[in-house]
Amino acid sequence: MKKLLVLLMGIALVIAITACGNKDTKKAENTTNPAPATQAAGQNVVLKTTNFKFDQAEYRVKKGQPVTITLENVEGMHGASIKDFKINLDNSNKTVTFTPDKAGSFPINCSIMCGSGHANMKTTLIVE
Ligand SMILES: [Cu+2]
Repeated sequence: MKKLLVLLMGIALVIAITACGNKDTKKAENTTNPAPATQAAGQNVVLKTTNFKFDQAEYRVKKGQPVTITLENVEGMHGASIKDFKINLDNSNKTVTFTPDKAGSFPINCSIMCGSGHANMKTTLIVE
């Protein structure tokens, strides 16, 4: 009879320890939650265009994280083509979300014949 009692106490002790352990892991998960939430917000790149240039010489994003690219035609009618990622934005298709799976420098070109400066209208997407 005593042996059974000791056994039961032992089981109760094990349950108490595992219960505490569970609480600890839940707490740990809660504290780490905010980080993935901010990552989920993602990277945003806005390509602002005027006649005949993009507003930045380069746009930097992180490899392996979703990025949303938006074309904003401030002046004139332009497109943005990133051939390496098969992306082509224009006024009827202004935004795209994708995850760059390779690092490097990738040319962005205007994809609409917009005028005399069209050929020089280019910038670079840098994935790092
Ligand atoms: Cu153009």
